[in-house]
Amino acid sequence: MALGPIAVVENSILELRRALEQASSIAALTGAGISAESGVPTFRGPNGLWRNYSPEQLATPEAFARNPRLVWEWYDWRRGLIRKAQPNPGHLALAELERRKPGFTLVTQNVDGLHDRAGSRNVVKLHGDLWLVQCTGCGAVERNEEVPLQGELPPRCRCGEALRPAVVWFGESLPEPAWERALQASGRSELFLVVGTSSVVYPAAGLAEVARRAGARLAIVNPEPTPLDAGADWVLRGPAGELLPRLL
Ligand code: BV8
Ligand code: ZN
Repeated sequence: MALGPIAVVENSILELRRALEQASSIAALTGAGISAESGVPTFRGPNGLWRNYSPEQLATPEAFARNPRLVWEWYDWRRGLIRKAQPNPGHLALAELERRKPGFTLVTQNVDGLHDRAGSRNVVKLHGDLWLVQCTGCGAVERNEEVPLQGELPPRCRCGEALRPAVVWFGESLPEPAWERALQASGRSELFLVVGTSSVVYPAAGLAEVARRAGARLAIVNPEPTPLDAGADWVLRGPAGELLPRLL
């Protein structure tokens, strides 16, 4: 008997919940979608544009070199949104999963810090952290949580050089330690959750393949289809804030 969409999701949730209970090493890769229900716009979603610029146009070293003030205005706007945002039940569910499963590793592409605020302890940040700034001159990295940023943009380091957001831009390589940890966790996982990401940005999106090649089963949580769905063992078609809590 053909199952309707709701029944399929119910079955998958039941099955996946059981698989999660039995698995000891689990990894999750999250993207902007897990913060959508906190009111933080995704990159490629309907409201992903800011002043008609796409993230690919602003999140690059070239854009920063050409117009550091514009790039900082975009980050200042995002920092303001994120400051007002609260972690949602999706973030909280992954923090709970970490408490229940010592072998769980959370890998995120997000720079918003909402996983940390939700109580996740060891978050592998592949693309950096919006609340850290780095000096383009002396390389010093420091925490800067000022919202909105006061004074001239770009903000300046004590050494006089311009500060940049300590995030990974397009064309820049990922921080080695974070990438190593993400590879390890994916390569030893029995279960790999891909939550709230369009899986178009590499090398992050390649982690699912690393997990599958190591024998992991793959679960996707996303209201929209993604390129990884075809190879997944479970596809939960819905919002993370609703579905993740039901997996615990
Ligand atoms: C690298 C940090 C090379 C900053 C980001 C040409 C030139 C140069 C590079 C390339 C090129 N072609 C390809 C590349 C590689 C490039 C790349 O992959 N480009 C893509 C666009 C094709 N990658 C890179 O450049 C990376 N570096 O390759 O370096 C190298 C190698 C060695 C040595 C030197 C150099 C660096 C990539 C990192 C870029 N930085 N962000 C910032 O945030 O400001 S990327 C940006 O995209 C964010 O990090 C974001 O996390 C990431 C992925 O996007 P998503 O998170 O998936 O968000 P998106 O909006 O796309 O999707 C949201 C999803 O959520 C959707 O599926 C939606 O359905 C779903 N959703 C919505 N609501 C919900 C939901 N899901 C669940 N619940 C909901 N409620
Ligand atoms: Zn400096």
